Amino acid sequence: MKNLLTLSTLALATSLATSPAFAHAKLQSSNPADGAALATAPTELRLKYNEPVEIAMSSIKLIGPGNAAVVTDKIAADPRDDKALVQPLPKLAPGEYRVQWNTMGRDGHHTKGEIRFTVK
Ligand SMILES: [Cu+2]
Repeated sequence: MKNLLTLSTLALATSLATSPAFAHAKLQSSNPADGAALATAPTELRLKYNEPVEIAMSSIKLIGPGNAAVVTDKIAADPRDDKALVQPLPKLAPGEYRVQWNTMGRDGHHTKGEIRFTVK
């Protein structure tokens, strides 16, 4: 009987861990959008997730033309939206940019991904 109870507790824990309520932070949209070709260089990048994010535990790496890393300021919170983070951008020269984000959701899990945009 004790073994059976342990087994069902384990099964419950497993199903809780994989239920949508415990999902990680997923990128829902960005500005600039992934794949955007911009006539004017953006002054900031905004990433919007499906759940609140921990700014202090999140990071963004920006890679510009010629695979050169672009030095950026620290990312910031959006005071009106705890599911978003904002990356102020320096003056960007024309070319292709890759944004590699690594974001921690409030559940403590990190997710990462990449978006690209072009400045014409
Ligand atoms: Cu998670």
